[in-house]
Amino acid sequence: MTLEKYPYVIIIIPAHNEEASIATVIKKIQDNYVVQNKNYWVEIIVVDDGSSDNTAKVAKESGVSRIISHIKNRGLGAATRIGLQRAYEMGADVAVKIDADFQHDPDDIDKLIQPILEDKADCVFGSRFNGGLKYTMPFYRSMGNRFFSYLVSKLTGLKVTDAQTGLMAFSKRYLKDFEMISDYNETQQLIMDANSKHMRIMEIPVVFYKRKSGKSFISWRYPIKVMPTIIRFFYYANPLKIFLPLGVLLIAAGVTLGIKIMLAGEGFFGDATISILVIGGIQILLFGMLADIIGTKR
Ligand SMILES: Nc1nc2c(ncn2[C@@H]2O[C@H](COP(=O)(O)OP(=O)(O)O)[C@@H](O)[C@H]2O)c(=O)[nH]1
Ligand SMILES: [Mg+2]
Repeated sequence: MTLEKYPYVIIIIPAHNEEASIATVIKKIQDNYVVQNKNYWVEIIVVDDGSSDNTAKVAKESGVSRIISHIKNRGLGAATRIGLQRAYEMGADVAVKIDADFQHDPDDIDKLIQPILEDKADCVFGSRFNGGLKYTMPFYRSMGNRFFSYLVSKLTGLKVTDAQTGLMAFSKRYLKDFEMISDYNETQQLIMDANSKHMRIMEIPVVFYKRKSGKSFISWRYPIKVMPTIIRFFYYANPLKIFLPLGVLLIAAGVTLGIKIMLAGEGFFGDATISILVIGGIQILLFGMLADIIGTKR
């Protein structure tokens, strides 16, 4: 039987200075899915994102032939985007994204891709907080994870328990249309983008180990970096939720002022501020409607 008869699964490993761990991740994927071949046709893509160590060399020596190299560090979001684009161009049936630091267990990939192969989901995210966490996460990290998962749940209407997971799988249907606007990180924007495109989104419990080498990219700047992206995705998907109240508020303020001035004995438009408020409000409403048309026609 030729490999082409199997579902084509492309596993993307974005990496930045992970020479100490990436070989272990690659080897486990090869042992599990390439050597034993669990009925998939598996290929690995490593996106070496401007590493200053030997990440690319180690990946190559581990047998990965597809290594995308960024000359300078562009960020996990950018690396994930290029990996997913390449997977689509290569004709993947399923694309999986896994971290290079061996905090995930490649064993979980199997579970993640099943719902996609069975056509039950387009996006499957591995949640670390449904029993799979294998160490005590620092308090501030744990609180941050809870907060952003809550926020993404509220904004999408989905029940998301882990909006920062690094292990996920996507169907060809989503790969064709996905959009990521931020280079910094990946998961929140992928959940929000997929939801706005009416993809079938699922969470599955996965294990998550403590990082044994290297350094996390997450710092105190994290909320400042991710909030604008989350807000932008929200109004991309729901422009009227922002523009409508804003427009109505301005018009209401203009009308209230007009009535006040009229009661004081002058004409309704006795003050230029009223016209500015009312016209500005109407314009904002029209912008909202335009954004809504553009958004829903995509
Ligand atoms: N491509 C790319 N990958 C990165 C960058 N920073 C981190 N990573 C990778 O993204 C994955 C997750 O990053 P990590 O710092 O461990 O995040 P954490 O697990 O949430 O602490 C790891 O595989 C990193 O090598 C980056 O700037 N570019
Ligand atoms: Mg990590």
